[in-house]
Amino acid sequence: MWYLYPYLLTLFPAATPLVTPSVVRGDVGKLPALGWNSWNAYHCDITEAQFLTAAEKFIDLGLKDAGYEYVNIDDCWQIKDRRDNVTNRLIPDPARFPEGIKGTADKIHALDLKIGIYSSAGDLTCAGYQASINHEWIDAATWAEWGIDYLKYDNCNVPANWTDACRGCVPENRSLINGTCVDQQELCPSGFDYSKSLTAERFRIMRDALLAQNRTILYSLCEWGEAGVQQWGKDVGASWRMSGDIDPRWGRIVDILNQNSFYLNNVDFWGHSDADMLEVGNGLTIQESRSHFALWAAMKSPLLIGTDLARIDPAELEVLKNKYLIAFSQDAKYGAPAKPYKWGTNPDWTFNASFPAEYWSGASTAGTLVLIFNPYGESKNKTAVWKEIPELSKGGSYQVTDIWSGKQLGCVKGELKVEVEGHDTIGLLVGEECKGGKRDVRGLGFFGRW
Ligand SMILES: *[C@@H]1O[C@H](CO)[C@@H](O)[C@H](O)[C@H]1NC(C)=O
Ligand SMILES: *[C@@H]1O[C@H](CO)[C@@H](O)[C@H](O)[C@H]1NC(C)=O
Ligand SMILES: *[C@@H]1O[C@H](CO)[C@@H](O)[C@H](O)[C@H]1NC(C)=O
Ligand SMILES: *[C@@H]1O[C@H](CO)[C@@H](O)[C@H](O)[C@H]1NC(C)=O
Ligand SMILES: *[C@@H]1O[C@H](CO)[C@@H](O)[C@H](O)[C@H]1NC(C)=O
Ligand SMILES: *[C@@H]1O[C@H](CO)[C@@H](O)[C@H](O)[C@H]1NC(C)=O
Ligand SMILES: CC(=O)N[C@H]1CO[C@H](CO)[C@@H](O)[C@@H]1O
Repeated sequence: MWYLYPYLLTLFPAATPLVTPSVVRGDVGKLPALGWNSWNAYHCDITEAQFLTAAEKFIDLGLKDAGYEYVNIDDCWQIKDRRDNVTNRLIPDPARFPEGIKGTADKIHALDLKIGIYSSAGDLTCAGYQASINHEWIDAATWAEWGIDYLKYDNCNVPANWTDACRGCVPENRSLINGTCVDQQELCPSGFDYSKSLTAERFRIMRDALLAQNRTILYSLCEWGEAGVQQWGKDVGASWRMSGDIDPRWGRIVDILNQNSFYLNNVDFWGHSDADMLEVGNGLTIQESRSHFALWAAMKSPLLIGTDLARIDPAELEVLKNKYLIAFSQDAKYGAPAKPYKWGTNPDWTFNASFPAEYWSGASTAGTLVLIFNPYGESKNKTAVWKEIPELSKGGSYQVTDIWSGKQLGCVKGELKVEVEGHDTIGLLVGEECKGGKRDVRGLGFFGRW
């Protein structure tokens, strides 16, 4: 929590008991957030009942036991066109939240879960509701009083005098690789210090307002990857969006995966590149759901479910509860994400929205997580070669577990050949070194195919 220290130390002398960082902030924001958010399931069509259902389902379906804790309200929770004309506060919509956000927060907290809220660093939210620029301090104090635990802070309706003349290229790497900025933002002069941008400043004002409250509020930046956030995001919030919005089309999910694969060196404890909320349950195939969840967990993106949990398919639920992937995401010792070790179809480091990196690995307490992604629509045979994997580069034999079935594949020497269904991802947890072992698993009935 190094980025919080200077503020806490200035605001509160170290001797005051409640204000040591570990007491006030705990470990909040150290690991990727796990939770649920209303947007992908309901957009603006929200009522309190949906949040209470999500919270109850966290418990009934074992998601809370798996580690999910945040129940987050997205846009449209408030009276649209005015603040309270006496207190200047935001007003919860009484039709959607009859007992106010405080009433909903109390019910969520009674289930030992946490609650998130939403606003924008602009005059209005993206759906045109009252937002927080010029009101950061009163809004932060209001949310703290209501018992809010998490803020998603969006980037819509920025006043003209707060709009940057240049916001860089999104995705940032497209300009680096191809030399041309193909997105709408204007390119900044090379060497531009984006921490001095108006965007960075808008997001810092809210950071300071939140830190001044006597309450831990996880701060999630939703600045769409703009204004060189890769340079300053980890000094401002626990996570920052690296792209525009996700949607449930498979192509968009692969596009975001490709973009984020270039930003992973910036990710560690206390700072997470947010690849946006999950679309599992919103029309993806089970293979696509596995790939989406596995790669988002491996990249240490926040994992916010975005579907109606009362109607989720049991196979999709099992994906969201996968204990190997959640353990990797929430590892207390290893903060770095998994990264590509080989692209596959395209040469390494190719920026390509349809054929991104296919071979990934990352270290964890339980061993090396290896993911093998198939971007094609049909099955492919692929091979995990230990010597190609940085964590296993000396080769040899290892105990291997299939993360989807939990099946122990025994001692595997040198490499493992697998058949990966279209759009699917095979996940291997490569553990202890062992003696002997088989060269591959053909003939063992691995995945019931060979
Ligand atoms: C403040 O808002 C209330 C409720 O809408 C309204 O009845 C009242 O007239 C307003 N007062 C002022 C001074 O605008
Ligand atoms: C923009 O204008 C508002 C209202 O006049 C002012 O409070 C704010 O400081 C201005 N922002 C910048 C970046 O100058
Ligand atoms: C690279 O830039 C050229 C224009 O200079 C463009 O035609 C091409 O589509 C770009 N490629 C990618 C992958 O963006
Ligand atoms: C801060 O919050 C704690 C826990 O809710 C409370 O006990 C304490 O009195 C508060 N301190 C101040 C200065 O409000
Ligand atoms: C992406 O990669 C595929 C496979 O190599 C290739 O066919 C396609 O042309 C690439 N797309 C772009 C925009 O370069
Ligand atoms: C994978 O390899 C096995 C064994 O050679 C073969 O039977 C199977 O058809 C292959 N699958 C694909 C998709 O090529
Ligand atoms: C910001 C960022 O991650 N940039 C990466 C863009 O891609 C090159 C490889 O072409 C990497 O070296 C950079 O780190």
